Amino acid sequence: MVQNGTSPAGPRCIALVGPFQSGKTTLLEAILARTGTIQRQGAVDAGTTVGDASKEARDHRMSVELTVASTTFMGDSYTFIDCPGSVEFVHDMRAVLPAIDAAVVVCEADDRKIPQLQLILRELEDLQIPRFLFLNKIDKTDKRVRDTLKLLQPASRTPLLLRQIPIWNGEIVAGFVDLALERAHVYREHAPSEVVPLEGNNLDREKQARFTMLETLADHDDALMEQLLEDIPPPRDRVFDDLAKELREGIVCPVLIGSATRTNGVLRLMKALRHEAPSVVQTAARLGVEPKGEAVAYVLKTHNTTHGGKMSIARILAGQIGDGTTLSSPEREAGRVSGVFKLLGATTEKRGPAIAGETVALGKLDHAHTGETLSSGKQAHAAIADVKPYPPVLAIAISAKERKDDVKLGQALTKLLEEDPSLTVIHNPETHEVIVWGQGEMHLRVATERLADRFSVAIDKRRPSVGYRETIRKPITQRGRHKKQSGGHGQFGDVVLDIKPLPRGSGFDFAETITGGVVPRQYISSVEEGVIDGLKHGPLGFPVVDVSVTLTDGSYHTVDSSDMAFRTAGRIGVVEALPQCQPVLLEPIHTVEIVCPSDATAKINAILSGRRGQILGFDTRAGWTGWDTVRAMMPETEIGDLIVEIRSATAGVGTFTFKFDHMAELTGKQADQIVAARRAAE
Ligand SMILES: Nc1nc2c(ncn2[C@@H]2O[C@H](COP(=O)(O)OP(=O)(O)OP(=O)(O)O)[C@@H](O)[C@H]2O)c(=O)[nH]1
Ligand SMILES: [Mg+2]
Repeated sequence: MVQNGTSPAGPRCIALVGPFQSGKTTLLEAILARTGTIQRQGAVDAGTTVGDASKEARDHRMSVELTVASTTFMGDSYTFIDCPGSVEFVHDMRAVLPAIDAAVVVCEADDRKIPQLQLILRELEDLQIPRFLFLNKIDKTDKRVRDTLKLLQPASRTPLLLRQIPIWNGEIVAGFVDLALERAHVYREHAPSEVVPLEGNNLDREKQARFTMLETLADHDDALMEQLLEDIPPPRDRVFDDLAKELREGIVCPVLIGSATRTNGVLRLMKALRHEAPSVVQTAARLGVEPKGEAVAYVLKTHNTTHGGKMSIARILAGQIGDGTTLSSPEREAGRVSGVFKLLGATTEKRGPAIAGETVALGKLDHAHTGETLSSGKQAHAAIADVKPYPPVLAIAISAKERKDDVKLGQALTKLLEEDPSLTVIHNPETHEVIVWGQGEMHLRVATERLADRFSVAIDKRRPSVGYRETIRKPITQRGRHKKQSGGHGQFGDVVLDIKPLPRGSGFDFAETITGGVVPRQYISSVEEGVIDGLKHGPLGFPVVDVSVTLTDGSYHTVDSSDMAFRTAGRIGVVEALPQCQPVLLEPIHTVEIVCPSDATAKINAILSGRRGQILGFDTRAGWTGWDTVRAMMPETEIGDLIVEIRSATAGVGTFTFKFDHMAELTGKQADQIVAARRAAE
């Protein structure tokens, strides 16, 4: 296997993840500044960072997709993936995780962010990915770190292992004590910290905190436990070995502190990554990728650039990939690499072949997709991961503002979906609407902005129409007669129909009891077609369901009767009958399953009741301590923007799935409004 000459660990790939707005993009900027890749540290609020370079991210001051940036530190190369924190863009993060060496979970001392922190840590724990917690915004905290850790611990299934304690100067954190090195540092803004003597109160606090750290490490190291019990100072190397080992095994989550805006604590973080994060060899082993000479790479994300065609951002797990390498996924040939690029946010730089460990953009792999495992061998390597997007929760109907853009819109949507598998597009054949399903309001908003910004398609947005139907409550016998005498050849059809309501969910049933040929055999199917025509648009404006129509009688004319005439007669019969049958509106009802932290369950119940939901019950969520599952029946109209309320009641982490269950009668004011709106639209 090819190794980077400067370090046995080789190039690393580290994801910056964490709750919304915790400072990931700012931390990436601080890392790039501290490692000398950029000259000046930009700021998210000024729109000058390497990350969030797209117009949409800048406009909304939040990450709406991942940013990839490579840098070097002490001779080693590192690629950082800055992932969006918003739950609506979480697929970008989830698709990246399988192939990284370690994650830095950026968080802050804010209890409202704990549920989201728990979700992210859970995902990392399940994938057995080594993770650091970076307690950011230490410059504006007024909480003691020990209390913050107590607050955050329930979010992690493994112990949070404090590695640094702050040095306070009045109300402000002025520096830190490194508990492994037993050294005190004073922060300097945008410059490396300065080592100062460790003494007085800080020394006492250090002793206590260090003991707690060692005790946690000793839970998995008996020799260390003995030394602690016998009061023998453990050798420094042993402590460092344990720190690295227990991180890699995922049995502890080390906690570092700092301030991304001030570049404080960044060097310490980089050193921890350098010494402790696993190398690509270990990561490949975790994923079952054996170094056999062939190249194996995992696609973190594909992207359609405006000028350079398609780019696939890939982590090389084994072997080497250069211009001309042909890569395949287990499903298909992905293409031949044309151009290998180093990434720094939106900036790409052509480079030579990439080796195991590196994360680069590969040009022109036309058939590569996000989340795929690609390899160069004769036999494609098995997929190392299969990250399925969460089911979408919110929809809008879109159309091109100008008819001439219809084709362009279709093409743009195809590209958009390819880049973001958490979007879905459905064509409603009944209403001819194009429905875009996504993960939330902002997700859909950004998707439509991209259509305009990147693909130059102006669109109109609407709420998708609800699949209302109507039925009848009273039977009737109705004659349908079509007679036209215009010059020579006339038209004649005459039918008698028995129309009856059927039980809910039966659909449509047609029968005939014709005797004596009063309606000749060959015209009966035309009568049925005519009936179906008539049911397409009921008196309330919607398709009619749950009715049976029986052709019982009729008459014909030897010259003037025809298929067309009987079809028309059938339709006339139905259209004239339905208004007399007490038509009633039917609305779709779905079963909805909501998952939420237990302390929000009462609020969720109230939301459901407020939306005409019928609660079926709730239970603890299997495998999720502190979470509940609530099940309810709910009208489709009320599900429309349900996610918005669920999110605001659950600090963003609650979500739901739904499935059509049945159609139910809707009467009263609400029904009148729906019918009136339909009439107005027609
Ligand atoms: N005081 C203080 N503010 C910070 C720090 N780090 C980030 N911020 C601010 O927090 C806000 C969010 O910062 P971002 O870097 O965009 O956070 P993020 O985690 O990338 O946000 P998303 O990707 O949208 O989840 C910005 O206003 C930053 O200036 C810090 O260390 N101290
Ligand atoms: Mg960000």
